[in-house]
Amino acid sequence: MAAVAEATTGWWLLLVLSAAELAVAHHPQPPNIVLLLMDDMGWGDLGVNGEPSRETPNLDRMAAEGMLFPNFYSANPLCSPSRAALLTGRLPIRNGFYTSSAHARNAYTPQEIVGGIPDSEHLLPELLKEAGYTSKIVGKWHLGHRPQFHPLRHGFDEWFGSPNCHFGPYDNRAKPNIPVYRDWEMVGRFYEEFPINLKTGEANLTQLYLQEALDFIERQHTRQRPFFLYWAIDATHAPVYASRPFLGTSQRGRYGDAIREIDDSVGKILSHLRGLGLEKNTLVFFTSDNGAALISAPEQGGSNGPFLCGKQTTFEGGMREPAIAWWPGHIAAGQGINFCPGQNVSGVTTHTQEEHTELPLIFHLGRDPGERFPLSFASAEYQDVLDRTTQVVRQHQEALVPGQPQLNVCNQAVMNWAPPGCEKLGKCLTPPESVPEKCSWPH
Ligand SMILES: [Ca+2]
Repeated sequence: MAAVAEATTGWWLLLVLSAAELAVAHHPQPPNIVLLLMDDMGWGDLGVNGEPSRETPNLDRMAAEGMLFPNFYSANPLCSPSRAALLTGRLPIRNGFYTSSAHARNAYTPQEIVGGIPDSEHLLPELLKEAGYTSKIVGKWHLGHRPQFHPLRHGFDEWFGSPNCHFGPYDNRAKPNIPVYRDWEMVGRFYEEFPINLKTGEANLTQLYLQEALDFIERQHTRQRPFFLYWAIDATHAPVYASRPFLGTSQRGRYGDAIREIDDSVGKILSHLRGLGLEKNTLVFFTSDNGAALISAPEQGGSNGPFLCGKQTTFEGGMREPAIAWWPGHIAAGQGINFCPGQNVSGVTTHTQEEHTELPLIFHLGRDPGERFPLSFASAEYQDVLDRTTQVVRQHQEALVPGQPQLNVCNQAVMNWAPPGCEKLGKCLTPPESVPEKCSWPH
């Protein structure tokens, strides 16, 4: 897996700053940066990482068009310290997002917290501002809610979202409902002006956040200014939610509904960039702040794939994140897709297709059903099996009459738009214009 990099959030910050600096040096306009940060989404929630429902077609396509990082780590298995590390490029122990009175992994910023991001920390949007960027945070901040910690005091130019998790509803007496801000001022509260129905899981917040992202991108495009969009949405954090069109559409329950809406939104953001002609000058990075909260799964929590435990633990399930980089023309497509997550065998499960016709890998499935130890090429056993196999292959090739290939041409019009009987149910759809095209198999 040579194309797969070991990576951390510190690496991410370095990449972004290097890209911006290089671009400033060699191009009239530095690249835009879109950071799509999920909340409590697990490594195993993406189809490309093996989630069997395959309900993330847009993210899977993003990975196929860009680079997947199977070994990407957050700096902490909990929201606040992970986000502080992401935006500062510094470990929580350095940027102050830890506690010395309990396990650091359990410290975050609830409404009761006094502290927040110190002025002494240099956040990514502050550095980008010096390079001429306009920055917007959409969604959850979580680096402190008191006035001195406001994101517009720490480099961001715009904000639509909340300072804390969408817990609630509260009674506004013992505890206030969490405010939702537009820039400097609150414009409502969760469970009031921004409803979340805990019984049905319905909320339109992801749609609001999506629209904010699309509008911001379009405005900056019109201004011809480089931008940084930090899209920190939280639909996959319990209590999970989705808007009505997505509720009940997943095989995975309510959590899956949230995933599907997010996946759809990511697809719309990438399409928007393409539509504006910005895709070759925009680095998009997708990841999550910490692993899936198994304590809430399956209805309110996700999957960490083959990895142990999840959020609030420092095992792999808590800190290894899904991660994809997308930048057409700059990041080659299809890099780093790992078809054997957690099961890599050196020299066997390689990413690149290799020629093994003359010297095939041979396993003894009786002794080694897991295919971990290919027989040594130099062994007598290998030579004996190879001789017998070669003879069978030769017989097969001599007798072979190839059929007409059926999988070369694709056409949107032939899909199940109007299967037999659809008229009776009123479920017939009008197919698009017939456009035969060569099928692509990105992964
Ligand atoms: Ca989180």
